[in-house]
Amino acid sequence: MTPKKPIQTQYLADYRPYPFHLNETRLRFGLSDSATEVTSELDFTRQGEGSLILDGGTGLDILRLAIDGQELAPEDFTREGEMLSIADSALPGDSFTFSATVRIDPSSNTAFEGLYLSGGMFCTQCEAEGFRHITFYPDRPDVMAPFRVVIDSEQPVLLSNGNPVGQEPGRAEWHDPWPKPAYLFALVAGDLVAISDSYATQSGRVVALNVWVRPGDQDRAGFAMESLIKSMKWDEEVYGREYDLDVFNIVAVDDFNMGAMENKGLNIFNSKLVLASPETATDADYERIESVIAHEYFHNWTGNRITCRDWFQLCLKEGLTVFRDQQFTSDLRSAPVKRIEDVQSLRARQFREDQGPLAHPPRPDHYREINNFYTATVYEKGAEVIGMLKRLVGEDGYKAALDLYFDRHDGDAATIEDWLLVFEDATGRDLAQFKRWYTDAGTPRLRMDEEWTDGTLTLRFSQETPPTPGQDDKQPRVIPIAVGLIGPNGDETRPTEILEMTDAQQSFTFEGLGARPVVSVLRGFSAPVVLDRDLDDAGRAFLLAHDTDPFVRWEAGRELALNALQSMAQGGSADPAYVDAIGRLMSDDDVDPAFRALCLQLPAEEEVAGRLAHAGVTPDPDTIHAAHMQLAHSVAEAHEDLLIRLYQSMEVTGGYRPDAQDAAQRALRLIAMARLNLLDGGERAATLFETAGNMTERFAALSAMIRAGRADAALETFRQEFADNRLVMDKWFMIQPAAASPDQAATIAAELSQRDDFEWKNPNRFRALLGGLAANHAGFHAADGLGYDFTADWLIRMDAANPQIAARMSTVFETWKRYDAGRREKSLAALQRIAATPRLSRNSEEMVSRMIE
Ligand code: 0A1
Ligand code: ZN
Repeated sequence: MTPKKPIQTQYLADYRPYPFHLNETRLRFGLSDSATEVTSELDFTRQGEGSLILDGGTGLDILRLAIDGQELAPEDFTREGEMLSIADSALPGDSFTFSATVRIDPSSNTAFEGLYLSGGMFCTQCEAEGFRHITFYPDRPDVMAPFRVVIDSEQPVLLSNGNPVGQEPGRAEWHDPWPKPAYLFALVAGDLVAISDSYATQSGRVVALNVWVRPGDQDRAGFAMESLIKSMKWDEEVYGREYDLDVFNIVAVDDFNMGAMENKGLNIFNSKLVLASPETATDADYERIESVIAHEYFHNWTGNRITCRDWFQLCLKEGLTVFRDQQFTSDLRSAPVKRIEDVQSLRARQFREDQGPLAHPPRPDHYREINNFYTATVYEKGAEVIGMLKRLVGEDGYKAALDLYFDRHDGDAATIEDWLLVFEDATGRDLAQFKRWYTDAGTPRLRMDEEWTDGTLTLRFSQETPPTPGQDDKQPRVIPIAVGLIGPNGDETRPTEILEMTDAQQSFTFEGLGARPVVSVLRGFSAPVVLDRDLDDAGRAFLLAHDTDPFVRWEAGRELALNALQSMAQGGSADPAYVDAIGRLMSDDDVDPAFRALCLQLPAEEEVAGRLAHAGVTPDPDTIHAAHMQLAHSVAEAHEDLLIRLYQSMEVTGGYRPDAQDAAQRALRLIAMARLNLLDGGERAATLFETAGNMTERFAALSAMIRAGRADAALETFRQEFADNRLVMDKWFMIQPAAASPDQAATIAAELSQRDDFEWKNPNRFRALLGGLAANHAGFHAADGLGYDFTADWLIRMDAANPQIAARMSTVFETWKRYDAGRREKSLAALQRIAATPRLSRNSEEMVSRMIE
């Protein structure tokens, strides 16, 4: 075997501006399934030293290259890998038009990057570096130009970015006046139907809105349209940002690598984030659709009007846009519930990433494959960092900084330095130390100790960030610590105050206190850190009962549960403190049902494993699973009557509405059912499965029936009913390995993977099955190694078709070093087998090598 060429690393420090300005991009597409012709005309003007180098994938078949209409001779250019260099001697002067005609084959594009076919429809995905698979281009975000696009095709609907300037059968022309980088280009051509509406912006511009779907799917597109209109209004009201074209199009496609894409004026969505009806989508699906529609729409300002200078700055657009979509959901739904959900997801995904071999800063300074950096750290931690900035500068400071950002950088390809400078200029603060949140990886550990003397409380904090790959020593960071004090009678004696910690160790005092309070710390999860404090179960139960801060209240309950699980997983017995405290909270009808539902959820088994590993104990997935079952059982037994009452009283009557109130009631009712499931052997679930009219309840019932071991007939009924609905069938593929008993999970996944309807090249289907297994912690990590082997087999197979999907899914292995020697040996063998695959993609090669190293 020939040794593999080492993959090239890109460094932030190597950034150089492009030597040419691109004045306009004109594209003409002659669409055909296997031989699409793309002609480009690029008007360049020299702005610095250097040759004309264009990116272009190996799949581009050159038909003609020309400058100012003169065809280039073979000696005028060289092609090496994904690069086309034009000889300086072929350039006529400082201003010229480069043009290329190339042939590409969308029908063989299974990587779904560039121009591809999904169910007979043409669509594109160009972020991060997909445009180079369409034509030769300076495919980098700091090269921006207005676009004119002509599409020739027999497909009935022909869409691109910007405003339509001409439509006739077989041809459409689009003009996008806003300069944009190539990654925001999009084209869609297919047999589509739209649901349409319009929106009058605050300055009176009327925008035509369309959500395009396949014929037959129109009745599931209404919620997406409502969400879009809410997003447009919210961005005007809260950020003063108005839409800037005559039309806004959203298209749903079935084959899509990610959730959705913010192409200028033509957002392309994974159909699971557009299509919803009560019978086919759950409350969680509806909430996610609303937030992703908002996310992509908000990118119009944070991402498109102001884009990133280079891909190292990805969190500039992603962190800010996630932060904005989180604010939007908080405003529309319940802010405390949203905050708790976001923290749960941050801990499950980003803390896990930060604590393993894939840890990287929100702004990395090197990468091998940029598509591997669309991570929880760039997105979710990127958003947390902005939340901290806002906490430090206050509402007014944040508003002033954002106004300045939009003013100063509209039309720019900006950097994290630019972003921090607007905060410094708008507020007068020095953010040099704060910048470490962007440049350093790892989750700081924050320890708090208390001292109480004569009415004075001293809080002593210390911070430390463990080493991460390539970053051994970490300097202290600025940590905003939100603190309030609760008196012994349960009343708040000091409202929330932000303590600004800047040193490795630092103390803060509170004077003039009558009696020793209980400290409510890290309110609202004011910084993404792991907090360590000595507080006994009584103290936690007290906070769960009395804190005015919903996050700390929830956290207190979660800590009680984690402590119980942790000691049970090490051979101890179930601690009654959690069971008692949760019972008191459940019976308090003044407390929001959504909040009660969150508190009744047990921390995931994966989280318990992480917690044990952190404490230096090797986690045993089987024992953790048993502890989890046992604690759930204890809750059910201790509170059976209460749970039955909740199951009955939380029933929502009348038609299904996907709003926060109804969803909250359903959530509490369904978690009560899940607990009772352990006592009634699946009786309630079976009844609900038969009677429920919405997917939220039916799917929860199906999942409970699988856990109760009585789902065979129900699974078959469900399959027959939804065989024609890909999105619902994804749920069917996902839930079987996810809810299976751990010793059967991998076998079930393997059986499902042999079915004809396991359309594995569809990213949603693949993720459903492999992700379903990975979500079963003890099942994926079964000691026999079957979970690892099954996953590795499919990652190898997928890598050859779609490297992005394989590489992303490989992160199911990222915690492998935590476990015992037997499991480590088996997971390492699986990883090595992937690494040894001939022609492994750069994507998977990077991921696997970082995990093995
Ligand atoms: N920018 C999109 C996410 C996205 C990223 C990469 C993609 O292909 C590799 C596709 C979509 C967002 O944040 O929604
Ligand atoms: Zn985004």
